[in-house]
Amino acid sequence: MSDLQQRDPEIFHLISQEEKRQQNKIRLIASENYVSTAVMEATGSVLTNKYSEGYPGKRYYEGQQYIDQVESLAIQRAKDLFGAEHVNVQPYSGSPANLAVYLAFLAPGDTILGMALPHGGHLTHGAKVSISGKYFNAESYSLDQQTGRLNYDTIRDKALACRPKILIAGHSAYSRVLDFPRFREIADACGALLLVDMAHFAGLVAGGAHPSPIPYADVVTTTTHKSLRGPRGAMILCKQEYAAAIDKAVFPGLQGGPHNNTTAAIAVALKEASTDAFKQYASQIVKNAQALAATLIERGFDLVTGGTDNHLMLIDLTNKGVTGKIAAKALDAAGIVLNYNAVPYDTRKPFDPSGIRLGSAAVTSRGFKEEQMVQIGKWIDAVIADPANTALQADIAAAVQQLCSGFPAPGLEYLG
Ligand code: DSN
Repeated sequence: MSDLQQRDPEIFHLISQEEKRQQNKIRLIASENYVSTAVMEATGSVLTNKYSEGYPGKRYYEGQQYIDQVESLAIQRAKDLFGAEHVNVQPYSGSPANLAVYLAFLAPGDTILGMALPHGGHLTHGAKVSISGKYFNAESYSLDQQTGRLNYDTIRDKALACRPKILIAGHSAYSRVLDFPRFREIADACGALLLVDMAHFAGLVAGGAHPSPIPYADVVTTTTHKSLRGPRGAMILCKQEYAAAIDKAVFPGLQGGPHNNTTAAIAVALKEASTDAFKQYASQIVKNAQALAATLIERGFDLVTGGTDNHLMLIDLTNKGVTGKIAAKALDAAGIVLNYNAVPYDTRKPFDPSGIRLGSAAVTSRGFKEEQMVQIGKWIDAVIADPANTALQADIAAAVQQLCSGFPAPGLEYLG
């Protein structure tokens, strides 16, 4: 019996149940993944016991002999992997990372310009319900209504009209590659700093399956737990000239002590992401997303932008006569987990929108290839064609579990 099982059987039981859920279901939430056992070991290590406000070589507490080395290794690995001049590995997650960038360069009321939340942007890119939209004058750009794609001429016009101090590129639900040279040109034309939030596709950048924003952006933020396959954390990568402003904004501007166990796990994930195996992983993520997209398009699904270049796709279910929420709940009952999502120009409310979002990073980590993605597409089609059919959902859930048993998930191999 483990110590946790003895001391807190309720939490032990819930964690065990979650382990089984992650092993037995097909996880298509585009922002999720499976970390390796090594990343999990670092996350659950004694480093959680240590305070270390400050940065390597300049701390406010003693006893940093090993913590400084851990953080320095994480920073060096991130610099090497992404070719960045300066890296801060302390932000607790993506939202604080973006806020730290705003704190470094903006005063309250300054203008920022980012992708509108209902069009695939992130809350912290200026959504009115977020601090980024309350404390700053947040302007947004939208997707083209005909193509579902970014229209760079329109973004340029908007940027020249509102003259943001920061232009933000990046998304949570856009299935196409971003044109970083074009964003750079627009930022230069309006005198803005260019911030790229690569949280969703950082793993693809690391593995060479997506262009890198590093040569073009002044500052890049990323979470570490999505396609990058690390622990729940974040990093800020920037040009050397912004290093002091960024570091000061993270600490003491926004945060106290960094989570050293997370920093160590980020270092481990970055080492894993610098291997040839990770390059193959990144390229397989895109192949898998494209195989799933093709299967769904063949069956009449309306994919925003008509397909995908990355790990995710957004589907407008209006032509199927099913709402995103009904579809997501029916699919969950069938063992296929994803999230309902607004689509561009959605006429429905965000809590009950018209679409669903799917991603391939987690299933690719467990070894799924195109063949399994085609099968998943067929199951999704069957469930959405008859979302009230609970018998069908139960049959598919059993088949899903059977399929998953042949692909043990990283970190959960012992469950088989
Ligand atoms: N909530 C994340 C996502 O699902 O995309 C973004 O932070």
